[in-house]
Amino acid sequence: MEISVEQHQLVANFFSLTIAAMAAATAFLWINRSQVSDRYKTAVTVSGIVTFIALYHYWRIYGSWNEAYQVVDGTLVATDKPFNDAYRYVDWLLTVPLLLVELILVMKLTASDTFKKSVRLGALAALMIVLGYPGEISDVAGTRWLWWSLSMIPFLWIVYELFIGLRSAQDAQPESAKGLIGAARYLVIGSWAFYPIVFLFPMLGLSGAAAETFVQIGYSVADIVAKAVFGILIFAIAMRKTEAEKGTVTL
Ligand code: RET
Repeated sequence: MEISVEQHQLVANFFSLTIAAMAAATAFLWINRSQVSDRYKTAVTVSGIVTFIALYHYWRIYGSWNEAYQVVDGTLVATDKPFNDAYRYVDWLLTVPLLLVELILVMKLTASDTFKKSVRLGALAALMIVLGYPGEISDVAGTRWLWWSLSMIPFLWIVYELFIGLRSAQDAQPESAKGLIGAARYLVIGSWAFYPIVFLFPMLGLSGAAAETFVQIGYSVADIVAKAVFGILIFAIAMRKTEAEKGTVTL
C-alpha cells in the first residue's frame, strides 16, 4: 500500500479535528451539566465520559498514525511500527455500550426493563465489535465479507430495537422535547449505519491507499456525529425537559 504524503496529512488533519471536537464536547457537557435537573444529570455525565474516552483514543490513534510512516526523500515510507487499529475497536467496545445506556435512559423504562435492555443490547454491541475486528485487520476481501456479515447480525438486532424503542419513548415525551427525540432517533440510525458502509470501502474497488484514507476519515466523521453531536443533542433534550418540568418553556 503506497500511501502518499498528501493522503497521510489529510488523515492526520481529520484525526486532529476529531481530537478538538471531542475535547470541546467534553468540556461543554461537563461544564453545563449543572443546568439540567437532577434526573438528567447522569445522561449528560455519561455523554461527556463517551467523548472523553474518544479524546484519549484519538490522541493515541493520531500518535500511532504519525509513527507508522516517515518521509524519506520526499516519499512516505512505512516505519517498523505498524498503525494500530485496535485503539479504535477498544474505544468502540467501551463507548458503544455507554451510548446505548444513554439512549435507554432517555426511553425512561421501568428499572428492571432498563437493566435488562442495557445488559442485552450492551452484550450484542460487544459481540458486533469483536466480530468486526478480524475483518478490519485483514486485506483479504473474502475474510472481510465473512466477518462483516457476522457482525451485521447483532448490528441489525440493536438498530431494530432502538428504532422501535425510541418511537414509543417519543410518544411519551413532553411536546417541546418530541422533535429533538425524533432527531436523536434518526441521528443514531443514520450515524450507526455509516460504520458498516465505511468498512466496505476497501471491498468496493478502491485502491489500497485510497481505501485506507477513506476508511480513516469515514470513521472519524462518524465518531464525531455519533459521540459529540449526539451528546450535545442529549444535553439539548435534557434542557428542554428540565424547562418543561419547571413550566417555563419559551422555545
Ligand atoms: C463494524 C464491522 C463491520 C460490520 C459492522 C460494524 C459496526 C460498527 C458500529 C460502530 C458504532 C460505533 C459507534 C461509536 C460511537 O461512539 C464493527 C464496523 C456492523 C455500528 C456508534
